[in-house]
Amino acid sequence: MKNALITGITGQDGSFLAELLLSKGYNVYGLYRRKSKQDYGNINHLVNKVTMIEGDLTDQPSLINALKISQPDEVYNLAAQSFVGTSFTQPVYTTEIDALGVLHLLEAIRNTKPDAKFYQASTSELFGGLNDGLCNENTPFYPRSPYGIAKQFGHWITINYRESYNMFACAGILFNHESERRGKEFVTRKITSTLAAIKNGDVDCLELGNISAKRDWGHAEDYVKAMWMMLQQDKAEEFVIASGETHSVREFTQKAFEYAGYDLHFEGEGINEIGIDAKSGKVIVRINSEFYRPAEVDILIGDASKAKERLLWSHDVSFDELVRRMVSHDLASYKQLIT
Ligand code: NAP
Ligand code: G4F
Repeated sequence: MKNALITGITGQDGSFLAELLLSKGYNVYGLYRRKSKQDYGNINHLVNKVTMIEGDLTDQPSLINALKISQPDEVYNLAAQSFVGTSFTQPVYTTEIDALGVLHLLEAIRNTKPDAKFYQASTSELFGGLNDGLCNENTPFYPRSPYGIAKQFGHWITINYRESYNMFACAGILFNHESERRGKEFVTRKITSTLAAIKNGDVDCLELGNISAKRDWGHAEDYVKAMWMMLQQDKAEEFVIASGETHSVREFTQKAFEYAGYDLHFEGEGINEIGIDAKSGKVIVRINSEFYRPAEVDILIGDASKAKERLLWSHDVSFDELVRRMVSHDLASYKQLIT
C-alpha cells in the first residue's frame, strides 16, 4: 500500500485528489492549517479516512515533521494562495507561499525522503499575456500577476531540483478547473452562488468585472486524475492539462442563468454593459470596476495533446455539463449555503 501526502487537502483539488487516492487504496495524509474554529473545508466528509497533520508551507519544520510522519511515496503540493485577485493586494504573502513555500517543501523532501515522487501544481497563469492561441508545454511564459510570477518560481524550482538532485519532481500546467467545491470568490462559483441568491429573492443583481475575459474551463474531478497519472510515469515531465475550448465570462453567465430559467441578454459596452432578463425586464448583471484586475489575462486556451497521448488522460465533463452541475448544486443547496 502506498502513502501519499497532499498539501492543500482542504481545498477544491485536494478534496477530489484525496477521494481518488483513497479509492486506489492509498494511505492518505493531509497537511492542514490550524484555524481558530476547526474546519476541514471540502474534506469534512473524509476526516476519518485520512490522517491530518498540522503545518504550513511557510514553516519548514512543520513540513519536515509531516514528511517524517507520512513517509510518502508521493507528495502532491496543491497548497497555495490560489486567488489571482488577492495576489495583487497581498503580493508578499502570496509569494511566500506560492514561490518560497515550494522551495521549503522540496528542500524538506531532499533531506527527509528524497525518493518520494513530487507533483507541483503549476498553472496556465504562467502563459498569461502573450498568447492568444493554443498553449502547450513549449509555449513561452509571460505571467501577468504576482500569483503567476510566484507560480513561475515554483515551476522552475521543481525542474531545478529534478535536474540538480535527480529527484522525481514534475509540474502539471493545469488550466482553470471548477466544481461545486470551488471557492465563492472565483468567477464561476461567484456566478452560480449569486444566481441561487437572486433566484431565491435575496439579492437583486450579480456584479462582475471584465466579462470579456476568456478561460479554458474543465471539471476538477477530471483534472486531479492527471496529477496522479503524472506520478505513475517512469520519468518526471511537465504536462499541460486543458479542455481545448475557451469561453468568455459573459458566456458562462448567460448559460448559468439559462439553466435556472432566465433569458439573459447583454447590452451596452465596457463598464456600462448590463445583463437584462428578457422574461422579467429586470437588470440582473452589472459591471463593477472594483472587480477588474490591474493587469488581466484576456484569453487562455490549452492544448493537452501530450497528456492525451502519453498519459491517456481525457476529460469527461463538458463546458455545458460543468455549468449545469454547478448551477443545480447551488440552487439545491442554497438554504444550507447561506447559514
Ligand atoms: P484552493 O481551493 O484555494 O485550495 C488551496 C489550499 O491550499 C487550501 O487547502 C488551503 O488551506 C491551502 N493553503 C493555503 N495557504 C497555505 C499555506 N501557507 N500552507 C499550507 N496550506 C495552505 O485551490 P485549488 O483550486 O484546489 O487549487 C489547488 C492548487 O492548484 C493551487 O496550488 C492552485 O494555485 C493550483 N491551480 C489551480 C487551478 C484551478 O483552476 N483550480 C488551476 C491551476 C493551478 P485552507 O483551507 O486552510 O485555506
Ligand atoms: O475565476 P477567476 O478568479 O480565475 P483566474 O484568475 O483565471 O485564476 C484561476 O485559474 C488559474 C488557472 O488559469 C489558477 F491558477 C488560479 O489559481 C485560479 O484557480 O477569474 C477568471 C476571469 C478573470 O479574467 C477575471 O478578471 O474572470 C474575470 N472576472 C470577471 N469578473 C472575474 C470577475 N473574476 C472574479 N474572481 N470575480 C469577478 O467578479
